[in-house]
Amino acid sequence: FAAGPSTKERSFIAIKPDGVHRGMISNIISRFEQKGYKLVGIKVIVPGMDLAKAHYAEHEGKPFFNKLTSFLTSGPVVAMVWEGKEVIKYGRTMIGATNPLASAPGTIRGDFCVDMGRNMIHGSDGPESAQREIALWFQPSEIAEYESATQSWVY
Ligand code: 3AN
Repeated sequence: FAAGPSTKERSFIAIKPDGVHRGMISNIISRFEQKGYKLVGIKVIVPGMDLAKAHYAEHEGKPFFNKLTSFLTSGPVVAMVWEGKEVIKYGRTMIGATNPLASAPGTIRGDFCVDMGRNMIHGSDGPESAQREIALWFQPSEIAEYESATQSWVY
């Protein structure tokens, strides 16, 4: 079971204000938990503009950048770190495509979202962005190191 990709891989997953307002926190956490991933960091914050701009730095200068950052700062965000084998890539599969109307049913955006600017959830798109985003949103002391109390293959 232990062979292959690291079981310690981490992804930054955030429920955006639309997801919190719509009461989707537990639904989203359930999906990751039931898949078998391990929650190692979580907090609710209303991010400031500096954090929002740093988070979306790759989109700076694009026409939707201001709308994107002002929406993220408009309300509560549930910032999380999830751990487990291929959680970055598979987390994106569970989230669905950037455009919710192109997202398959069964994905979070496919099941619950319509608009591009209200797509409820963010997930890191690669190992470098995961590392960068986790460091941006969390202090190292806010991330819990623990082994599953049951089996090594339960992350
Ligand atoms: P994803 O959230 O699927 O990783 P990114 O990182 O490319 O997508 O974009 C971040 C966010 O920016 C998206 N969730 C979406 O809300 C918004 N966005 C991306 N591309 C566009 C676009 N072409 N028009 C409007 N909003 C966009």
